[in-house]
Amino acid sequence: MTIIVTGGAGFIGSNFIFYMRRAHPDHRIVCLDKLTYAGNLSTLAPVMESPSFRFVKGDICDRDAVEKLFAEEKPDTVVNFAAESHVDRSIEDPGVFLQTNILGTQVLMDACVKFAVKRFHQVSTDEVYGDLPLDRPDLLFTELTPLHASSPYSASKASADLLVLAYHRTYGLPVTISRCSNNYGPYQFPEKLIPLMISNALNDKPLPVYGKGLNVRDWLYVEDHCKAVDLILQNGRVGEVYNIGGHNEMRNIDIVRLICKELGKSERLITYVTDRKGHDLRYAIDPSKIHAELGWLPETDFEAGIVKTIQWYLAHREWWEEIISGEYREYYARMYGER
Ligand code: NAD
Ligand code: TDX
Repeated sequence: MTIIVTGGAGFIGSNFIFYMRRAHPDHRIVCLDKLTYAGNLSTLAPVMESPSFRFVKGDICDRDAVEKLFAEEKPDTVVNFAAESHVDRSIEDPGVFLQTNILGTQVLMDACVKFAVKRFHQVSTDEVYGDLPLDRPDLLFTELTPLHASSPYSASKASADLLVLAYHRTYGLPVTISRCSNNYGPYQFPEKLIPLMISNALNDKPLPVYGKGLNVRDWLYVEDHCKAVDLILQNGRVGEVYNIGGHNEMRNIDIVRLICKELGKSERLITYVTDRKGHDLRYAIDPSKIHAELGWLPETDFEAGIVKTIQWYLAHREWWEEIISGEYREYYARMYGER
């Protein structure tokens, strides 16, 4: 069994590679990653020398490179994690989001059709559904909720989802799609809420909370997401969409306060800054389909997961300090300097 994992040098893709090597040591895994600012080859150091692992630096939009790789590897399965993934960057500069997230997905699927790949799995997001009101805790996203994206990022992911379903219907490509809620855990790039707050707090820097911090996200420990994708690959029905989430809604401000408490830092570091444009109010996933069909349930509750995550960032300072000392500094100044 050979699996091509795109975007495997990023946060969730790398965790997925580690998970799959534990769960299926007999599988060959080939990681295709462009190594954008968000990709980090050092993350994959523990598997780089393994004979059943191969890393290929390449762009999913590069048709020739993708076809060459498929011809060499003849993959059974392709799991597409590769994407531009940060909402704030998509507001600043949408173009690359449309390029990678939509057209890159098309290039991969064309190769899957050409090489008769047995499964193309698209890693999507709950953001394709838009947002939910704060005062209606009874409302959750199901797989039947209409697509209603808010940001260029989520619009690009929703477009890709439509294209994936169209390739299934038109060309008979065996596809599955998963739409997961917010992930947290090791190796998340420090531009995202949780690692940004942990790294800033450790450096006694201001903790920039957008608006009043009342927006709600539904958090899932990254390994639970990886396990769900694995179950979908094994037993998911072709042509289907599966929502993934663990009923763990939290307000941003409560997460930031919790991080301060865990790190013994003063809440005086919290700074309220100008809100994100078009900021989605609330995400909340109804995971009953994946639970009923595949028996998936999250294993890590938030209290344990956030402590594990904070411990990881404390123990791997060199991993994130190298990132925040490089080109990321310019991004940070641009994004937060005048905010
Ligand atoms: P990330 O930004 O940490 O990693 C993305 C990876 O893709 C990087 O290694 C990057 O180098 C690579 N990449 C980007 N453009 C590429 C291209 N053109 N060709 C090849 N590789 C390219 O992202 P993440 O948080 O790990 O998210 C992975 C996937 O999961 C994305 O598709 C995202 O939409 C989805 N998702 C993320 C979350 C979350 O909370 N982070 C939740 C739900 C879904
Ligand atoms: O500095 C910040 N201050 C702040 O208040 C940052 C970076 C974020 N926030 C808020 C915005 C959101 O309400 O925290 C919340 C979470 O923000 P992000 O970490 O940027 O995640 P989000 O926008 O919710 O999107 C994430 O989950 C869905 C991922 O980045 C997406 O790739 C995924 O699809």
